[in-house]
Amino acid sequence: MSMDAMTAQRHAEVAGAGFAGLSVATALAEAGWTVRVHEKGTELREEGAGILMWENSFRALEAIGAYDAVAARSLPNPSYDTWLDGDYVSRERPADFRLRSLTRQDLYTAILEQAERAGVEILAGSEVVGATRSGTIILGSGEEASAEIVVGADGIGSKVRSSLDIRPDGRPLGDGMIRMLVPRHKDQLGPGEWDDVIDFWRFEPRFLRVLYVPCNERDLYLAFGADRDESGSSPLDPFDLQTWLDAFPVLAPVLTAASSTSGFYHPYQTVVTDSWVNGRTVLVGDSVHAMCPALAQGAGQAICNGVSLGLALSTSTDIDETLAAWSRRAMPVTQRCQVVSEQIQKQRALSQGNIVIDAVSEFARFDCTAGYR
Ligand code: FAD
Ligand code: 5PR
Repeated sequence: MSMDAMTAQRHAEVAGAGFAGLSVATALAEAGWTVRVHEKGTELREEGAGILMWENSFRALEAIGAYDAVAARSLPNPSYDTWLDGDYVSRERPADFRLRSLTRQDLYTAILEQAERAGVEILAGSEVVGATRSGTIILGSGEEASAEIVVGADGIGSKVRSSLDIRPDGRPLGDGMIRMLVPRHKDQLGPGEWDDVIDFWRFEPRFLRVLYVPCNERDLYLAFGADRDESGSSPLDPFDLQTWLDAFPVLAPVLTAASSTSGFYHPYQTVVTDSWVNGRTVLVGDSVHAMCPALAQGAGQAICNGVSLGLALSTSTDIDETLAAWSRRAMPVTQRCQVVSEQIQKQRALSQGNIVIDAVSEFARFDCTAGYR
């Protein structure tokens, strides 16, 4: 029997149409599986602002045929720059790997369109309430469906995870940033490397951070960090334009735009478990490896692990053995990335400059598709 014939009858049920769920679904559908994705939201869309991506994500996106659409909608950032207390610290260039940024919605659309082209069936408004070790998905409607595998890609509050009684070590982390998209206002900014990602830090007289991420010619992703003072007040709650202008005057046009734009606040959280595979149910993405975004690898790891899971299964003759081998390869890299991101976040180490490219390169260079193609 040919590989195509062998995999033709295979079926996967996926919980969650986020980056992880759509990535694994696309890879499986392209390998001839039938795939049904359940999304509890009534619309297929991404919330939030922008995203930085590195080489590891692009290799995964190439493997499912979504890279060209991502490249067309994203900006190649020549370098990652750091400024501290008004002084230039470093301009780090990723010499041998790609760094690009785009809006979350553009990334989502690119992957969603590829999933649809591959024939993935996506049901919006379909909530998953659990799954079993034997590969049955349980829906909020009461329907149950069996599959060769069930994928729990239902994000940080995963119901698939809790239904399997997997209790993650979930660590909330103190910091968090407010994120938004504003117009780039390139013509109003002074001289500068405005296509770079620029990380502006200030510790004197108080901690303030602006992460400047140009996503295309039109959209700029800004993330703002600040601490509350002893009286509990924060220059982000509400947005105090004057504080930000005083701290980062070179950003005046985009800070002014930010003051009339509403942002999203997400606290940082890490989710770690001993195992990602429970019989025929597999967890991937934030449901099992949420991480703090200091290395901008959360979505990257979700996409890489989703794609590599799909690629591994696409040539599998023994699903249980394939799942075990896949998680042995994927888990250590991702879990190390969680540890490194958290350390960097806690120490606010990025403010010192000269460490971003070194710190991320282990993960950015990891080729999740190696050995599967
Ligand atoms: P999610 O994106 O959470 O998707 C889960 C999906 O499942 C959602 O659509 C949800 O509606 C659905 N769902 C949930 N429960 C159910 C259910 N019971 N039934 C059916 N559907 C369900 N990563 C980067 O690589 N670069 C960055 O620059 C970056 N910046 C970030 C900034 C912030 C503020 C945050 C919070 C994260 C950032 N990340 C970044 C991380 C990245 O956003 C996440 O790691 C990534 O979205 C995880 O994808 P996912 O598919 O696993 O989960
Ligand atoms: N730090 C970095 C980063 O890329 C992000 C965040 C913090 C380096 C995500 O874009 O919190 O959003 C963040």
